[in-house]
Amino acid sequence: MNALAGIRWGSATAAYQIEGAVDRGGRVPTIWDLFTAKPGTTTRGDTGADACRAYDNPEPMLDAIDWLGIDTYRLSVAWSRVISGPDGATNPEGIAYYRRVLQGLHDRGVTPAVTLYHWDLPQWLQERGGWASLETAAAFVHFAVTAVRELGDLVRDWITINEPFCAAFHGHLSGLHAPGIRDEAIALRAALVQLHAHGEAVRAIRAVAPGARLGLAMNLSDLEAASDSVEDLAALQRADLVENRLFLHTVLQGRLPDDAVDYFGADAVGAAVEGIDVARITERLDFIGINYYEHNVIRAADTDNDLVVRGIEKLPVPEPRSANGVAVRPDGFTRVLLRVAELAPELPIWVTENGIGLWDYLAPDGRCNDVERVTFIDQYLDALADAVSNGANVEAYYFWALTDNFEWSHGYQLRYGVFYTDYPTGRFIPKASAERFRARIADERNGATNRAKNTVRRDGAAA
Ligand code: IFM
Repeated sequence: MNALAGIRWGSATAAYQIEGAVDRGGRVPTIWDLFTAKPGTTTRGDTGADACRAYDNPEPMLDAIDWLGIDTYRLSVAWSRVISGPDGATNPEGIAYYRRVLQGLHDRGVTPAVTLYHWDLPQWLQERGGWASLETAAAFVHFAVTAVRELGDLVRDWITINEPFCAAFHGHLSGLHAPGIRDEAIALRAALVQLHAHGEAVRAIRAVAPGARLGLAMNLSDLEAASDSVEDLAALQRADLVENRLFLHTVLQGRLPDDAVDYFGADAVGAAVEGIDVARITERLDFIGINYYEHNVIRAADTDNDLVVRGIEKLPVPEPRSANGVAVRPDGFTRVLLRVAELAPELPIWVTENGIGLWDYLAPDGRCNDVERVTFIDQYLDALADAVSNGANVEAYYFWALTDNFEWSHGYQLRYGVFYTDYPTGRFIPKASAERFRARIADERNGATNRAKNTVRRDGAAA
């Protein structure tokens, strides 16, 4: 039996990364609009003002989805397009746009999965405290219920929050993401308020849409210690606490990991959970979304080398690695999936993201021969099959991303799509990886996987 025969195949994007039209259709400003307007926050000063122009014309992207032959497409709805402002009013233009996209998916036989929060917080909420404030959690529940009421006839699968780790610790500690705050206590509070918002939203959505399938998407890292020394093993635990367990264990077990107080301090933890019943974060889920990118080797360090975790250093990543230095470690993907399966054996896993950032370009023949991504797809789908064969209950796999798009602080140069976005013309050109992903999922459906490794170099010559 082919391990991947039952998987639902998909690809993913998010609103701010593809839509553009930030000042049209009744959309209100978000923290990313303000952040990217500040000099030095993104490569070359890129912003999401235009992105892939999906708001003005969603059809080319829908056609790309159709071409790829996927079962399901993960998109996010922008809070700032759905809710007009502090009075909580619904914006009909925003709803009409998402209904058009969702209907376009259904017309092509593709099932949508919709993320409610993919980092684009309305600025008016930031001005009232952002994710450090429980008011944001209450507003999120209102937005979530509004989106489900308005779109629920077209959407069954909802992801409450994408990568709360990044929104908390890159938004509020490393400062690499909007709103660009650098304060550990605020970052911890932002993590807990997001998890609280997730739990409250799950309960509120179930009340209005009992048939909805609900989960959240966490990015988890595969971490190993540089040595067996007591110091390196302790450093590994610190990194694992902040990057993984703070989210994974709190959501699944309804209590903070035991070492959270040791690491963050009792005062910071007390302030972070103020007004929050941590036990209620654990609410029945229909799936857990896992975004897998990172494998790191952790060493103890006296100075704070890492922008997020104190007293650790991440060792330089050997080849093969992505253009932005992320290790290509499919074995780490298998380990992360099996770790989640061990913690929550009954809970279906959806791989809500997996992908690689490269400096892709079009060759003179107009094609993008992204051989590293082709190899990545083969290796990571083999790793997925290993996890499934060893007991991970994986139901869906979404490749990040469908098209190149606005890659946050990296702007547009770092590309993740299986379609090359030609920004000047708005065309989406299938890369070699799109052809490989399409062929591979067709093979997997037919139970006839061709695990042949890629043997073509980026210049097109045989290796
Ligand atoms: O582009 C991002 C996405 O928005 C969240 N997960 C990681 C991707 C690649 O960095």
